[in-house]
Amino acid sequence: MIKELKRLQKEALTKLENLKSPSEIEKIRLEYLGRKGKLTNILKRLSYLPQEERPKIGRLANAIKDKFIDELDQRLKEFKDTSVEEKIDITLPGIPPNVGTKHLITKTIEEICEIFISLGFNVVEGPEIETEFYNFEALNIPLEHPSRDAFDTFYISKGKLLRSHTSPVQIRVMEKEKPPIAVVVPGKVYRPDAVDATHSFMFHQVEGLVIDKEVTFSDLKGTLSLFVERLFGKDIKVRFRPHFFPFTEPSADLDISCIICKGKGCRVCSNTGWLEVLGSGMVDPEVFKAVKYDYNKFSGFAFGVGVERIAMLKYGIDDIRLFFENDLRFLKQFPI
Ligand code: 2NL
Repeated sequence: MIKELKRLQKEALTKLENLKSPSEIEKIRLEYLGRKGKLTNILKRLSYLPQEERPKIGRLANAIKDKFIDELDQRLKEFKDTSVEEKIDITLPGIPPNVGTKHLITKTIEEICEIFISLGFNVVEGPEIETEFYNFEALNIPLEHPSRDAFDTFYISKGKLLRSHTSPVQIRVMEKEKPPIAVVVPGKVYRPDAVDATHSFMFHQVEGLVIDKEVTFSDLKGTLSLFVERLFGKDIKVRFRPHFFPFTEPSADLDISCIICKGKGCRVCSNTGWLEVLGSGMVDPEVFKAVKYDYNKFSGFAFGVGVERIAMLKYGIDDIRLFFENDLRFLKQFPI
């Protein structure tokens, strides 16, 4: 029996040494210590031994059993130490994910729209592919106007083009709805300009339109003055300078006192002390005709803001290309 015990011990320990996965440990435990295990069977047979042999063999059998159990535990521990789940320290702080931020142009569009929302305007968006009717004809831009030339508009096919301003969306709003109307229209616009520090073939606009009975030029001046004061600060000066647009009459560009030199004259304002920030005017009766509004009953004002220009002035950016080159070193300077 002693021989048998020693042989079993050797056999069991060899198996333990050569095992490859923790699941095998349990198999080996059952093989020797299970209800019908090899060691269990020997221990059961102890009671049949003569009285005088029992203690000695009993001690040996128990010692072998204990050693076997110790060895099992040891192997189990080794596997745990090297297994992956035990190596992950779940108390460590996580690695923050790279969530990104809004683009400065998105932020500027939102900032502009928020001001008009606070004044009761609605925000509307529309298609970037348009027809000549919505982009030109309805806006009183005649066929011979230079902006309709193939060098100044991206024509696609069969009377389709990439909109050169967001005004077509306002035409669509007027077709669909009756006054009173107060909307701002943000979005991408396209013009085949040669790219340089101040020009891009794609840029962003926010246009606005207000129509009701008895809307006056004073409403235009008050609304747009308040807008630029909210955007650039109360301390700036505002002036309206006569201009011409086919879709408004009269028309005016809005200038603010230079935010760099406070009106003294510098490189940014070309020594004039003033910066042009938007175009505006009273909606031309020809536009009302195109959308079948009675121009004796309604009047309104409209305006257009170049988003890149506003962002460049507000954040001191000297090259429009920085917005579109996707260089994180630039974009990350404007978080949130
Ligand atoms: C500019 C000038 C302007 C408008 C846009 C407009 C739209 C309709 C009717 C009349 Cl549907 N006008 N839009 C009016 C005046 C100026 O934008 O220089 N934008 C950067």
